[in-house]
Amino acid sequence: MPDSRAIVILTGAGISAESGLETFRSADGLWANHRIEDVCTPEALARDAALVHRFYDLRREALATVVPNAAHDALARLERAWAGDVLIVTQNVDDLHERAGSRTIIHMHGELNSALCAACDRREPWSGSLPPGAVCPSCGAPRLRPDIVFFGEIPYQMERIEEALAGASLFASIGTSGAVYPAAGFVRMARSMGVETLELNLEPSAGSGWFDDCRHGPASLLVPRWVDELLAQP
Ligand code: BV8
Repeated sequence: MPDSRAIVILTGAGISAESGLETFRSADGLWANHRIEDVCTPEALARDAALVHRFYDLRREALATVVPNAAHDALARLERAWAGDVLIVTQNVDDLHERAGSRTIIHMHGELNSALCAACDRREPWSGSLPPGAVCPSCGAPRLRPDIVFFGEIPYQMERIEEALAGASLFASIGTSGAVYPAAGFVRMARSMGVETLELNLEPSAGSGWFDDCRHGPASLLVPRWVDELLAQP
């Protein structure tokens, strides 16, 4: 039975764009300057670990130079003030939701500030450069890799996400092109379970047609307004 107040929010690169982090599919985005096959697949890591580690080192460095924007801040405010559960499921690997004060977050595609041991599967908080061959502090193997879900790998905490969707009264998607699965399928999953769906995005996404309501514009304007609207409800 849906919790009458539970909200699940999916975010993508668009919510961090106004903080200065690159998105993926814009004209000058990450995938315009790097082939996915070269930097975001297990085969790429096996073929050219130095290139893959460098790609994520540069993005981890960039993260240290940016701050959350009004959209991240508004979602943290919603979690504090809303009577029911608010879960952020982010495709983003940045830590801007955490730095804005959100606490209930699932990074379904991994995190820049984490290293994963390919030998023992343990994760370590990580800042700075992560070179190929870095030694795992838990098992000692020289097998640390970026804690990133590559294409062809299974996103994290899928069961928990699906349970949260089933129990939600509202599913909101913010700043994502709806190009990558299984995240792009969450709106259909939500609809099939009778959950109300809302899209907040700069422009129509690949999945816009599946949403009950779509609002287009910059997240830093749309998200605070939407949170004010929710919190003004009786
Ligand atoms: C998997 C790593 C099996 C981190 C990423 C059907 C079902 C299942 C799988 C597939 C399927 N079809 C194909 C697949 C395979 C594949 C896939 O989806 N391929 C695509 C290309 C067709 N999926 C996978 O391989 C996934 N794994 O399926 O495993 C499985 C699945 C479930 C259960 C069991 C087994 C793994 C996918 C994860 C890959 N890793 N990234 C990193 O490098 O960052 S994906 C990458 O794309 C990022 O994570 C990113 O978050 C994600 C999505 O991109 P967006 O966030 O949407 O960013 P984008 O630039 O595209 O769009 C930005 C949007 O923001 C735009 O719409 C723009 O208009 C808007 N915007 C811009 N500025 C603003 C704004 N909005 C508001 N305000 C602004 N200011």
